[in-house]
Amino acid sequence: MKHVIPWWQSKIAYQIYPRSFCDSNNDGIGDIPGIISKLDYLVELGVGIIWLSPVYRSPNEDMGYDISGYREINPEYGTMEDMKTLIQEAKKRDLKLIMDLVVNHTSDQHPWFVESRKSKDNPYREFYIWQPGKTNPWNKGGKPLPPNNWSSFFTGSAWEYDRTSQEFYLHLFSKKQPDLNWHNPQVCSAVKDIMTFWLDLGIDGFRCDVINLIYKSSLENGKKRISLTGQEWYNNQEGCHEILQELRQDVLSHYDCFVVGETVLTTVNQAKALCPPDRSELDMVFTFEHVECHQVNNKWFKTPFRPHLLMNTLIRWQQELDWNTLYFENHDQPRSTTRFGSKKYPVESAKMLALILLTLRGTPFIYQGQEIGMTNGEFTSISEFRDVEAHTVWAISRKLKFPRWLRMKMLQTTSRDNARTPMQWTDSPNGGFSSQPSTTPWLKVNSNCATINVASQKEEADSLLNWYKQLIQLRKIIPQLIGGTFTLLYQDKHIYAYKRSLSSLADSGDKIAIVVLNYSSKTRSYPAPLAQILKSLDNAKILASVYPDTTNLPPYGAFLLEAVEKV
Ligand code: TEU
Ligand code: CA
Repeated sequence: MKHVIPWWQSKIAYQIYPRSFCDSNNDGIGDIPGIISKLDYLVELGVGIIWLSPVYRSPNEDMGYDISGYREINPEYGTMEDMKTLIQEAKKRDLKLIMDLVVNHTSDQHPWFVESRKSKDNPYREFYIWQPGKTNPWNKGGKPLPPNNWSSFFTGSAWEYDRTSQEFYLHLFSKKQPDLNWHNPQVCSAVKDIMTFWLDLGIDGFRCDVINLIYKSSLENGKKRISLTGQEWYNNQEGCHEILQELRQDVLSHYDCFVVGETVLTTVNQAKALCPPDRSELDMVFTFEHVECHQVNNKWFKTPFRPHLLMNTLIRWQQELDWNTLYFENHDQPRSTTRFGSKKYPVESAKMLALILLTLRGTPFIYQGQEIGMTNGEFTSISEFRDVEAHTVWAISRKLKFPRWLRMKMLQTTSRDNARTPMQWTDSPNGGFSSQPSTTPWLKVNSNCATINVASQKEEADSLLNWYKQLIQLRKIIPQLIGGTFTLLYQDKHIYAYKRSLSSLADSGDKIAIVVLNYSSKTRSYPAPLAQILKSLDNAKILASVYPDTTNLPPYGAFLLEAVEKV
């Protein structure tokens, strides 16, 4: 029997960060009508699923990841009518659309929290995690100390004192993002209603923000004083699995939809547990190991990038997990061209990365601008950053007396604003992001929009954009690239080769796809064992190659070939 591959495995996804995608009305902020105007661009690129970062009502403390109205659209982005039009226009073009579901926390402006903080006996009190503080032994009668030693992802304590009710509330992210209390069944049923509301409007699933953190199994002190103290009490707890099962059973299983969880701090085995083959929980997860494995000491002080650590991690996840997301970028990570690519060979290295992304086993996610090789932002002053995290890190490192140049360097390499600069459509001063060239966008546009932009790359036959298009088309016509198994054929510190194969019934052998790449800035010849493997292939045909000549492997040289494996 032929195994039918579900759409969420066969299609390629594209993440839109609405604030920075396309500004249709010249207020400097991307919007939903802007997205609608670019749907044909996405069809042309060849992607099949859109993941839309939050467009809900939000005071934008964390750019939409702090929601104050789950069934409302942020007026900066448009209206509910615009959103319905987007859903319909996407459907017309056979584009699936998934939305962010942010339910670890809400905004402190959400009506639930506004109520919750009014008094200890308010009906919404139990929607959040409130705790009395601890008496300060050095200052009895003074401000109490936080209930435990947990730290926030944005640095500092995870607890905020509320004067009115004289208790602390928990916030794993900013203090304007209070954590919901998933021990309360009312929270779960409220979330089910929100999910149902959007699925009934016609969306095709969710990207669930930090979903592995929602269930706090205890509020004890964190034992390990690691950078995220307390994580052993909220990372991937049994209670989280139970909630995910309930959401699947009561809501998701009634729709043809898929859910991808964003899961920080998650190991391969935890990822397996979150995505069981019976689809009783999530369908896939965004894990962080491959984007963090080279941050050896601390995420704020990065050691120089070492490609083999990235490759080793990718390979291990390929070997251990049957199916997962594939990504190099999103709205939280620095740009991959700057981070994983080469300054000297920007286009070649970006093409090599694209080839890896689109030929591994899993569902590839392309982040807006990645397809043209957008780079990190060009920020030189703290006032240019918009991200709450950048400002908290700045403030804390200033308190710790880090010199200004070091603080700036930290933000320049790690800030999430690096990936949030406006999309570069044309060479106009604001990159064609706003329809009027005189409009100043909400976040500084990269000056390299003069050369790195969609309009010019459309014209250039061997541009990165056209390379993406070519690979996306190949992935549609070569079944091994979607359903095939992954096998590592060769690996040293610089050169990698892997194959994707599907067993066929023909006696003539299996059709396979092979990828060979040189992740280094030196020209290299084929190592003997790899040369041997390549020689043994029948009918080898190169389908895509960064360089036209493949007699050796030039810097970031990479190619995809199809062949028949002799039996
Ligand atoms: O991110 C979760 C997350 O932990 C990281 O990606 C985070 O940006 C980083 O570790 C901070 O140091 C998700 C969203 O993608 C992010 O934009 C939100 O800010 C965060 O959750 C809170 O909703
Ligand atoms: Ca706008």
